[in-house]
Amino acid sequence: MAAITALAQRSETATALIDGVLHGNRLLLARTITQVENQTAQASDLLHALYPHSGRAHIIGVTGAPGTGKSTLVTALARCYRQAGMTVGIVAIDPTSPFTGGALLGDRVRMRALAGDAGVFMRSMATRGSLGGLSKTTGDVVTVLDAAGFDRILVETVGVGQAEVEIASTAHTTLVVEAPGLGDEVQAIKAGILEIADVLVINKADRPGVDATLRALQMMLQIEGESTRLVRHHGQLLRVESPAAAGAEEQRWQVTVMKTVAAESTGVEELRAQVERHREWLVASGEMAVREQLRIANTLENIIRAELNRRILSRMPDGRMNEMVDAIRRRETDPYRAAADLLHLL
Ligand SMILES: Nc1nc2c(ncn2[C@@H]2O[C@H](COP(=O)(O)OP(=O)(O)OP(=O)(O)O)[C@@H](O)[C@H]2O)c(=O)[nH]1
Ligand SMILES: [Mg+2]
Repeated sequence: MAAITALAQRSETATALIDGVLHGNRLLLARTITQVENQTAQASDLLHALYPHSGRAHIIGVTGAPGTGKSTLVTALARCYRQAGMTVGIVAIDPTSPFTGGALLGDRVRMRALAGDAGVFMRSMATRGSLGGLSKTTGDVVTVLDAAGFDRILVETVGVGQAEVEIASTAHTTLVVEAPGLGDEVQAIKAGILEIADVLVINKADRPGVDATLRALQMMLQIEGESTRLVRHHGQLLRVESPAAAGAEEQRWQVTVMKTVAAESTGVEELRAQVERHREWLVASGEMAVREQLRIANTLENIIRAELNRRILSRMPDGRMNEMVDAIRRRETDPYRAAADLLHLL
Protein backbone atom coordinates (compact mmCIF):
# COMPACT_ATOMS: atom_id res chain seq x y z
CA MET A 1 0.00 0.00 0.00
CA ALA A 2 2.78 2.34 0.98
CA ALA A 3 4.52 1.48 -2.29
CA ILE A 4 1.42 2.34 -4.30
CA THR A 5 1.04 5.66 -2.50
CA ALA A 6 4.70 6.42 -3.11
CA LEU A 7 4.30 5.58 -6.78
CA ALA A 8 1.23 7.80 -7.09
CA GLN A 9 3.05 10.66 -5.41
CA ARG A 10 6.03 10.16 -7.63
CA SER A 11 4.06 10.24 -10.83
CA GLU A 12 2.16 13.25 -9.60
CA THR A 13 5.39 15.13 -9.09
CA ALA A 14 6.60 13.98 -12.50
CA THR A 15 3.41 15.31 -14.10
CA ALA A 16 3.93 18.66 -12.40
CA LEU A 17 7.53 18.82 -13.53
CA ILE A 18 6.70 17.91 -17.12
CA ASP A 19 3.89 20.45 -17.20
CA GLY A 20 6.22 23.05 -15.78
CA VAL A 21 8.89 22.40 -18.40
CA LEU A 22 6.39 22.55 -21.24
CA HIS A 23 4.81 25.75 -19.95
CA GLY A 24 7.94 27.77 -19.29
CA ASN A 25 8.08 27.47 -15.51
CA ARG A 26 11.75 28.13 -14.76
CA LEU A 27 11.73 26.71 -11.26
CA LEU A 28 10.26 23.42 -12.42
CA LEU A 29 12.61 23.41 -15.42
CA ALA A 30 15.57 23.79 -13.06
CA ARG A 31 14.26 20.99 -10.84
CA THR A 32 13.76 18.71 -13.82
CA ILE A 33 17.29 19.33 -15.02
CA THR A 34 18.61 18.57 -11.54
CA GLN A 35 16.77 15.25 -11.55
CA VAL A 36 18.11 14.41 -15.00
CA GLU A 37 21.60 15.45 -14.02
CA ASN A 38 21.52 13.35 -10.86
CA GLN A 39 19.92 10.46 -12.74
CA THR A 40 17.23 9.99 -10.12
CA ALA A 41 14.76 7.13 -10.31
CA GLN A 42 12.30 9.49 -11.94
CA ALA A 43 14.67 10.86 -14.55
CA SER A 44 13.90 8.35 -17.28
CA ASP A 45 10.13 8.90 -16.84
CA LEU A 46 10.67 12.62 -17.24
CA LEU A 47 12.83 12.18 -20.34
CA HIS A 48 10.37 9.70 -21.79
CA ALA A 49 7.56 12.25 -21.46
CA LEU A 50 9.61 15.20 -22.69
CA TYR A 51 11.34 13.58 -25.65
CA PRO A 52 8.37 13.86 -28.05
CA HIS A 53 8.46 17.63 -27.50
CA SER A 54 12.12 17.89 -28.43
CA GLY A 55 13.73 18.10 -31.85
CA ARG A 56 13.11 21.74 -32.68
CA ALA A 57 16.12 23.48 -31.15
CA HIS A 58 19.33 24.09 -33.01
CA ILE A 59 22.17 22.83 -30.86
CA ILE A 60 25.47 24.68 -31.00
CA GLY A 61 28.61 23.22 -29.44
CA VAL A 62 31.32 25.64 -28.35
CA THR A 63 34.66 24.02 -27.58
CA GLY A 64 38.29 25.00 -27.34
CA ALA A 65 41.29 25.16 -25.04
CA PRO A 66 40.91 26.51 -21.47
CA GLY A 67 40.72 30.28 -21.24
CA THR A 68 40.17 31.01 -24.93
CA GLY A 69 37.01 32.92 -24.02
CA LYS A 70 34.31 30.32 -24.62
CA SER A 71 32.08 31.47 -21.75
CA THR A 72 32.41 35.11 -22.75
CA LEU A 73 31.63 34.20 -26.34
CA VAL A 74 28.62 32.10 -25.34
CA THR A 75 27.27 35.01 -23.31
CA ALA A 76 27.78 37.42 -26.21
CA LEU A 77 26.22 34.99 -28.71
CA ALA A 78 23.24 34.52 -26.42
CA ARG A 79 22.76 38.28 -26.34
CA CYS A 80 22.82 38.42 -30.15
CA TYR A 81 20.23 35.67 -30.36
CA ARG A 82 18.03 37.52 -27.88
CA GLN A 83 18.29 40.66 -30.00
CA ALA A 84 17.18 38.57 -32.95
CA GLY A 85 14.14 37.54 -30.92
CA MET A 86 15.21 33.98 -30.19
CA THR A 87 15.33 32.20 -26.85
CA VAL A 88 18.52 30.53 -25.68
CA GLY A 89 19.40 27.63 -23.40
CA ILE A 90 22.99 27.39 -22.19
CA VAL A 91 24.76 24.34 -20.83
CA ALA A 92 28.28 24.91 -19.53
CA ILE A 93 30.16 21.74 -18.80
CA ASP A 94 32.89 22.29 -16.32
CA PRO A 95 35.75 19.92 -15.76
CA THR A 96 36.47 21.20 -12.27
CA SER A 97 35.03 19.79 -9.09
CA PRO A 98 31.78 21.36 -7.92
CA PHE A 99 33.44 21.67 -4.51
CA THR A 100 36.38 23.80 -5.58
CA GLY A 101 33.94 25.54 -7.88
CA GLY A 102 36.16 28.38 -9.04
CA ALA A 103 35.18 28.17 -12.67
CA LEU A 104 31.52 27.66 -11.83
CA LEU A 105 31.61 30.88 -9.86
CA GLY A 106 33.34 32.59 -12.78
CA ASP A 107 30.64 31.41 -15.13
CA ARG A 108 27.97 32.76 -12.81
CA VAL A 109 29.62 36.15 -12.79
CA ARG A 110 29.80 36.16 -16.58
CA MET A 111 26.29 34.94 -17.02
CA ARG A 112 24.95 37.64 -14.75
CA ALA A 113 24.81 39.74 -17.90
CA LEU A 114 21.95 37.50 -18.97
CA ALA A 115 20.23 37.19 -15.61
CA GLY A 116 16.65 38.32 -15.33
CA ASP A 117 15.97 37.57 -18.97
CA ALA A 118 13.23 34.96 -19.16
CA GLY A 119 14.37 34.11 -22.68
CA VAL A 120 17.65 32.67 -21.44
CA PHE A 121 18.21 29.68 -19.22
CA MET A 122 21.67 28.74 -18.09
CA ARG A 123 22.96 25.66 -16.32
CA SER A 124 26.49 24.77 -15.27
CA MET A 125 27.27 21.11 -14.97
CA ALA A 126 30.20 19.45 -13.31
CA THR A 127 31.48 16.35 -15.02
CA ARG A 128 32.37 14.80 -11.66
CA GLY A 129 34.88 12.64 -13.41
CA SER A 130 32.09 10.41 -14.64
CA LEU A 131 33.52 8.14 -17.28
CA GLY A 132 31.51 8.35 -20.46
CA GLY A 133 28.57 9.70 -18.48
CA LEU A 134 29.27 13.19 -19.70
CA SER A 135 27.72 12.84 -23.10
CA LYS A 136 24.62 11.03 -21.89
CA THR A 137 23.81 13.53 -19.15
CA THR A 138 24.62 16.47 -21.41
CA GLY A 139 22.39 15.03 -24.11
CA ASP A 140 19.60 14.56 -21.58
CA VAL A 141 19.85 18.14 -20.29
CA VAL A 142 19.83 19.37 -23.89
CA THR A 143 16.70 17.29 -24.53
CA VAL A 144 14.96 18.95 -21.57
CA LEU A 145 15.88 22.46 -22.78
CA ASP A 146 14.81 21.51 -26.30
CA ALA A 147 11.44 20.29 -25.02
CA ALA A 148 11.13 23.50 -23.00
CA GLY A 149 11.11 25.30 -26.34
CA PHE A 150 14.41 27.17 -26.43
CA ASP A 151 15.23 28.06 -30.04
CA ARG A 152 19.00 27.75 -29.72
CA ILE A 153 20.98 25.70 -27.23
CA LEU A 154 24.63 26.54 -26.62
CA VAL A 155 26.79 23.83 -25.07
CA GLU A 156 30.22 24.88 -23.79
CA THR A 157 32.88 22.25 -23.17
CA VAL A 158 36.57 22.64 -22.53
CA GLY A 159 38.41 21.00 -25.37
CA VAL A 160 40.41 18.42 -23.52
CA GLY A 161 40.68 14.82 -24.53
CA GLN A 162 37.53 13.21 -25.78
CA ALA A 163 35.14 15.98 -24.75
CA GLU A 164 35.60 18.01 -27.91
CA VAL A 165 34.89 15.05 -30.14
CA GLU A 166 31.89 14.01 -28.06
CA ILE A 167 30.40 17.46 -28.41
CA ALA A 168 30.27 17.06 -32.16
CA SER A 169 27.93 14.13 -31.77
CA THR A 170 25.66 16.22 -29.50
CA ALA A 171 25.63 19.41 -31.57
CA HIS A 172 24.30 20.41 -34.98
CA THR A 173 26.91 23.12 -35.36
CA THR A 174 30.30 23.01 -33.67
CA LEU A 175 32.37 26.12 -33.03
CA VAL A 176 36.02 25.59 -32.18
CA VAL A 177 37.47 28.58 -30.33
CA GLU A 178 41.14 29.49 -30.53
CA ALA A 179 43.01 32.48 -29.20
CA PRO A 180 46.07 34.21 -30.65
CA GLY A 181 49.46 34.09 -29.04
CA LEU A 182 49.36 30.43 -28.32
CA GLY A 183 52.38 30.13 -30.59
CA ASP A 184 53.35 26.52 -30.95
CA GLU A 185 50.02 25.40 -29.62
CA VAL A 186 48.44 26.25 -32.93
CA GLN A 187 50.72 23.65 -34.39
CA ALA A 188 49.61 21.30 -31.68
CA ILE A 189 45.93 21.63 -32.53
CA LYS A 190 44.92 18.08 -32.98
CA ALA A 191 43.75 17.10 -36.42
CA GLY A 192 40.51 15.93 -34.83
CA ILE A 193 39.51 19.35 -33.64
CA LEU A 194 39.65 20.81 -37.13
CA GLU A 195 37.57 17.97 -38.43
CA ILE A 196 34.80 18.60 -35.94
CA ALA A 197 34.76 22.38 -36.51
CA ASP A 198 31.97 23.82 -38.61
CA VAL A 199 33.24 27.29 -37.84
CA LEU A 200 36.64 28.19 -36.44
CA VAL A 201 36.73 31.21 -34.17
CA ILE A 202 39.79 33.19 -33.21
CA ASN A 203 38.63 34.99 -30.12
CA LYS A 204 40.64 37.70 -28.34
CA ALA A 205 41.31 39.21 -31.74
CA ASP A 206 42.32 42.35 -29.86
CA ARG A 207 45.48 40.54 -28.83
CA PRO A 208 48.73 40.52 -30.80
CA GLY A 209 49.44 37.62 -33.09
CA VAL A 210 45.93 37.33 -34.56
CA ASP A 211 47.08 37.36 -38.15
CA ALA A 212 49.68 34.67 -37.57
CA THR A 213 47.04 32.47 -35.94
CA LEU A 214 44.63 33.22 -38.78
CA ARG A 215 47.18 32.21 -41.40
CA ALA A 216 48.14 29.06 -39.50
CA LEU A 217 44.53 27.96 -39.17
CA GLN A 218 43.70 28.72 -42.79
CA MET A 219 46.69 26.73 -43.90
CA MET A 220 45.68 23.79 -41.76
CA LEU A 221 42.17 23.96 -43.16
CA GLN A 222 43.51 23.85 -46.70
CA ILE A 223 45.58 20.80 -45.91
CA GLU A 224 42.75 19.06 -44.15
CA GLY A 225 40.16 19.36 -46.87
CA GLU A 226 36.56 19.02 -45.88
CA SER A 227 35.09 16.16 -47.80
CA THR A 228 34.89 13.92 -44.79
CA ARG A 229 33.63 14.38 -41.29
CA LEU A 230 34.85 12.69 -38.21
CA VAL A 231 32.04 11.52 -36.02
CA ARG A 232 32.25 9.48 -32.89
CA HIS A 233 30.06 6.48 -33.23
CA HIS A 234 29.99 2.98 -31.82
CA GLY A 235 33.03 3.76 -29.74
CA GLN A 236 35.20 4.42 -32.72
CA LEU A 237 35.88 7.23 -35.08
CA LEU A 238 34.02 6.79 -38.28
CA ARG A 239 34.58 8.81 -41.37
CA VAL A 240 31.22 9.76 -42.70
CA GLU A 241 30.96 10.73 -46.31
CA SER A 242 28.39 13.48 -46.32
CA PRO A 243 25.84 13.49 -49.14
CA ALA A 244 26.84 17.04 -49.97
CA ALA A 245 30.49 16.11 -50.28
CA ALA A 246 29.59 13.61 -52.93
CA GLY A 247 27.70 16.28 -54.88
CA ALA A 248 28.70 19.53 -56.46
CA GLU A 249 31.64 21.47 -55.09
CA GLU A 250 29.52 24.52 -54.28
CA GLN A 251 27.31 22.35 -52.11
CA ARG A 252 30.09 21.69 -49.67
CA TRP A 253 30.24 23.52 -46.40
CA GLN A 254 33.21 25.83 -46.26
CA VAL A 255 34.73 25.97 -42.80
CA THR A 256 35.72 29.58 -42.29
CA VAL A 257 37.90 31.25 -39.69
CA MET A 258 36.19 34.17 -37.97
CA LYS A 259 37.70 36.74 -35.63
CA THR A 260 35.88 37.89 -32.51
CA VAL A 261 36.48 40.02 -29.45
CA ALA A 262 33.89 38.39 -27.27
CA ALA A 263 34.61 40.73 -24.37
CA GLU A 264 33.40 43.63 -26.55
CA SER A 265 30.89 41.64 -28.62
CA THR A 266 32.91 42.48 -31.74
CA GLY A 267 32.35 40.05 -34.61
CA VAL A 268 29.81 38.08 -32.61
CA GLU A 269 26.78 39.07 -34.69
CA GLU A 270 28.72 37.97 -37.79
CA LEU A 271 29.49 34.69 -36.06
CA ARG A 272 25.81 34.23 -35.24
CA ALA A 273 24.96 34.85 -38.91
CA GLN A 274 27.48 32.20 -39.91
CA VAL A 275 25.94 29.68 -37.49
CA GLU A 276 22.55 30.41 -39.04
CA ARG A 277 24.01 29.92 -42.53
CA HIS A 278 25.40 26.59 -41.39
CA ARG A 279 21.99 25.59 -40.10
CA GLU A 280 20.42 26.47 -43.44
CA TRP A 281 23.12 24.52 -45.28
CA LEU A 282 22.54 21.47 -43.06
CA VAL A 283 18.89 21.44 -44.00
CA ALA A 284 19.34 22.21 -47.70
CA SER A 285 22.15 19.69 -48.23
CA GLY A 286 20.55 16.80 -46.43
CA GLU A 287 23.39 16.74 -43.93
CA MET A 288 20.98 17.59 -41.09
CA ALA A 289 19.28 14.23 -41.51
CA VAL A 290 22.66 12.48 -41.40
CA ARG A 291 23.62 14.28 -38.21
CA GLU A 292 20.28 13.60 -36.57
CA GLN A 293 20.67 9.93 -37.39
CA LEU A 294 24.10 9.86 -35.76
CA ARG A 295 22.91 11.91 -32.80
CA ILE A 296 20.07 9.49 -32.15
CA ALA A 297 22.26 6.41 -32.61
CA ASN A 298 24.69 7.93 -30.17
CA THR A 299 21.96 8.70 -27.65
CA LEU A 300 20.61 5.18 -27.84
CA GLU A 301 24.05 3.70 -27.42
CA ASN A 302 24.75 5.93 -24.43
CA ILE A 303 21.49 4.96 -22.73
CA ILE A 304 22.16 1.28 -23.23
CA ARG A 305 25.72 1.59 -22.02
CA ALA A 306 24.70 3.54 -18.91
CA GLU A 307 21.94 1.05 -18.11
CA LEU A 308 24.18 -1.99 -18.59
CA ASN A 309 26.77 -0.34 -16.44
CA ARG A 310 24.21 0.29 -13.70
CA ARG A 311 22.94 -3.29 -13.85
CA ILE A 312 26.39 -4.79 -13.75
CA LEU A 313 27.43 -2.68 -10.77
CA SER A 314 24.19 -3.37 -8.90
CA ARG A 315 24.70 -7.11 -9.27
CA MET A 316 28.32 -7.06 -8.29
CA PRO A 317 28.65 -8.71 -4.87
CA ASP A 318 29.77 -6.21 -2.23
CA GLY A 319 33.51 -5.98 -1.89
CA ARG A 320 34.18 -8.39 -4.74
CA MET A 321 35.65 -5.68 -6.90
CA ASN A 322 38.07 -4.59 -4.16
CA GLU A 323 39.11 -8.19 -3.53
CA MET A 324 39.90 -8.54 -7.20
CA VAL A 325 41.90 -5.32 -7.22
CA ASP A 326 43.96 -6.60 -4.30
CA ALA A 327 44.49 -9.94 -6.01
CA ILE A 328 45.63 -8.21 -9.19
CA ARG A 329 47.99 -6.01 -7.21
CA ARG A 330 49.52 -9.14 -5.66
CA ARG A 331 49.80 -10.51 -9.20
CA GLU A 332 47.73 -13.52 -8.23
CA THR A 333 45.57 -12.78 -11.22
CA ASP A 334 45.49 -10.21 -14.01
CA PRO A 335 42.86 -7.59 -14.95
CA TYR A 336 41.71 -9.56 -18.00
CA ARG A 337 41.14 -12.78 -16.10
CA ALA A 338 39.61 -10.87 -13.18
CA ALA A 339 37.19 -9.05 -15.47
CA ALA A 340 36.17 -12.33 -17.09
CA ASP A 341 35.65 -13.90 -13.64
CA LEU A 342 33.58 -10.96 -12.40
CA LEU A 343 31.41 -10.96 -15.51
CA HIS A 344 30.98 -14.68 -15.14
CA LEU A 345 29.64 -14.15 -11.61
CA LEU A 346 26.82 -12.09 -13.10
N1 LIG B 1 41.39 40.47 -24.41
C1 LIG B 1 40.32 39.70 -24.44
N2 LIG B 1 40.01 38.97 -23.36
C2 LIG B 1 38.93 38.17 -23.44
C3 LIG B 1 38.12 38.08 -24.59
N3 LIG B 1 37.14 37.20 -24.36
C4 LIG B 1 37.32 36.74 -23.12
N4 LIG B 1 38.39 37.33 -22.55
C5 LIG B 1 38.92 37.11 -21.19
O1 LIG B 1 39.57 35.85 -21.14
C6 LIG B 1 39.40 35.25 -19.88
C7 LIG B 1 38.82 33.86 -20.05
O2 LIG B 1 37.53 33.98 -20.58
P1 LIG B 1 36.45 32.83 -20.44
O3 LIG B 1 35.26 33.25 -21.20
O4 LIG B 1 36.27 32.46 -19.02
O5 LIG B 1 37.20 31.65 -21.17
P2 LIG B 1 36.76 30.12 -21.23
O6 LIG B 1 37.29 29.59 -22.50
O7 LIG B 1 35.32 29.97 -20.99
O8 LIG B 1 37.57 29.53 -20.01
P3 LIG B 1 37.36 28.05 -19.39
O9 LIG B 1 35.90 27.78 -19.34
O10 LIG B 1 38.00 28.16 -18.04
O11 LIG B 1 38.11 27.14 -20.31
C8 LIG B 1 38.50 36.18 -19.08
O12 LIG B 1 39.29 36.97 -18.26
C9 LIG B 1 37.84 37.00 -20.15
O13 LIG B 1 37.46 38.27 -19.68
C10 LIG B 1 38.48 38.89 -25.71
O14 LIG B 1 37.85 38.86 -26.77
N5 LIG B 1 39.59 39.66 -25.59
MG1 LIG C 1 34.26 28.74 -19.61
